[in-house]
This record gives sequence, C-alpha cells and structure tokens, in this order.
Amino acid sequence: MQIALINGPNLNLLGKRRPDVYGSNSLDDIVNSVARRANDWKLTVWSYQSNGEGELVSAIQEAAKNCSGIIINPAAYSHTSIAIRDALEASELPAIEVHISNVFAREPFRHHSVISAVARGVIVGLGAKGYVLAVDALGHILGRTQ
Ligand code: CA2
Repeated sequence: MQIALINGPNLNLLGKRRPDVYGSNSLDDIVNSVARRANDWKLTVWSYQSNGEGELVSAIQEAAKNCSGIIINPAAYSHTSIAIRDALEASELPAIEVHISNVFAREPFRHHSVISAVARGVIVGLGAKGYVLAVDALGHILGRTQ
C-alpha cells in the first residue's frame, strides 16, 4: 500500500533559507524521514513537490489512482487554492494537511486554509516532525499495524 507526500511552492527551499521559520531540515531529509516511518507501517511513499498549482492538482489526481492516502503541505496555496481543495475532495482519499510553522502565530492571511475542511486532519507548527506524525495518523486511519 502506498501513500502520497505532496509539497507545494517554495518547499524545495527548505533548509536553504529561513531556518528561523521552517527549521534546518531539507525537503530530502523530510522525504527520507517520512519514508522511514511509512516503512514501519509497511507503507511505501510517492513523493512530489511542485511550485505550480496545476501540477499539484495533477499530482493529487495521480495519487487518487495509485495511493491510499495523502500527506500534503500545500504551502501558500493552502490559503487560496480552490482547485487544490476540489482535487483533494474528488480524490476521496484521507488527507492530512501539514504546516511546518504555526500559521496561527503568523500573519492573519495565514490563519485560514481553504484545504482544511476537506482534510481528515491538520498538523500545524510542529516543524518537520509534523510530517512523521502525519504518517502515524494515516497508518491508523488506513488500519495498518506496525
Ligand atoms: O508552515 C508551513 O508549512 C507553510 O505551509 C509554509 C508556506 C506558507 O506560505 C504557509 O503559510 C505555511 C511557505 C513555504 C515556503 O517555504 C520556504 C522554505 C524555505 C525558505 C523560504 C520559504
């Protein structure tokens, strides 16, 4: 059984800029830690990052065909993208929305996510660890055992 890990715009810069906000882990570090934790649940991971909204919509449609759940950090599109929200809803997959930073402690425009209503759960402000916790959430939701 496979899960998708989908990351949105600028998250390819993780570890290279703004460690004060987003920590020092690179996206590769995060993908590796998600894959390791997923392996404990006998899950494999398909990982995808894009800076483009349409590409992210296509990735979600791809995940709907090949995966049983989604971990997604839509990044700035969390606050604006009805297209990503609609794609997630259409996928009918359990999705965990992850934000590395505590968006509620930041600018007001980050306080609302249009994605959260179609996510099964949301993990906010726990740094890169949030992605690993999202694997555990999906493991439980998918009825897997470790
Ligand atoms: O906290 C999160 O995970 C966010 O989804 C990150 C987004 C931001 O727009 C959301 O409000 C909250 C931004 C990702 C940008 O990532 C960077 C990484 C390194 C350097 C600069 C940006």
